[in-house]
Amino acid sequence: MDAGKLGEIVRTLEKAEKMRQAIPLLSSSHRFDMEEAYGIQEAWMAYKQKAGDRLIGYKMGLTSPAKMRQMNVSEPVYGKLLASMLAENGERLSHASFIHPRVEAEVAFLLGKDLNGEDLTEKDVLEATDHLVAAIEIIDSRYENFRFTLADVIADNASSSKFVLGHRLVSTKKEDVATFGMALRINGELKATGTPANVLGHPARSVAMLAKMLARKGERLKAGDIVLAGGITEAIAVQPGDVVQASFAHLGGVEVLFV
Ligand code: OOG
Ligand code: MG
Repeated sequence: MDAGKLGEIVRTLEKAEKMRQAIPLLSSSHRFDMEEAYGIQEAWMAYKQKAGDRLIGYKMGLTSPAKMRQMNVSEPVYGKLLASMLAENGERLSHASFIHPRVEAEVAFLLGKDLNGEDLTEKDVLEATDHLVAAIEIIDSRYENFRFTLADVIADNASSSKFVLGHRLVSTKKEDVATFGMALRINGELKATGTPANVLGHPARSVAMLAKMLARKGERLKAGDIVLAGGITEAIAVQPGDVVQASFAHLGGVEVLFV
């Protein structure tokens, strides 16, 4: 893809986000494969970093059967997490600052060691992880009707918008995080339940897959990185006034409000 076209696409995505105005699929006007889609994602995130933002980790997406069904895609994707995306636990977010936000309950891995390789195991991931934390991701596709192809969603940084981490840092050593029950409530009403096992059988497997995808590009996960392993259940659309709470066995709760 030539630099002129890449720049045009980056400006289109940036404008959609800034103006809170959904756009038609990029694939309806440009031709690009999955690898080029990651190139678009990289160029967009590089643009933001040049403007002062900072890479603080990665997210995996479309890692649970519920999410794959909901979005009608069959392969996990990753996106980049920037400092500007991290909101405070309990923060009030303006609903009007999003296009059509949806929330997902996830497990976040806080890495204590670099993680690099094409064939890492769950055990390798857990050994490199300092802490596990409850998380809510707020996704906000830049595409009309929150619908996309795999290449389109990759280019759109996997719909990343904001994320929130709980206060409780849990060490990985004793209990198996895959079995920690999770309840997602909106305004006190139970909306979804599940366990992190919904994420590729074990969320550490999702992190291992991410390390592999990055290794193929000559990138690596680093000590200090935050990794969101992927939504445990389908994502739920939120409205102004909504209080969103995810509570996990052992990991505790995390909350965000929309005003
Ligand atoms: C893509 C991002 C999916 C997850 O946790 O599965 C994601 C989307 O569904 O818009 O973040
Ligand atoms: Mg997610």
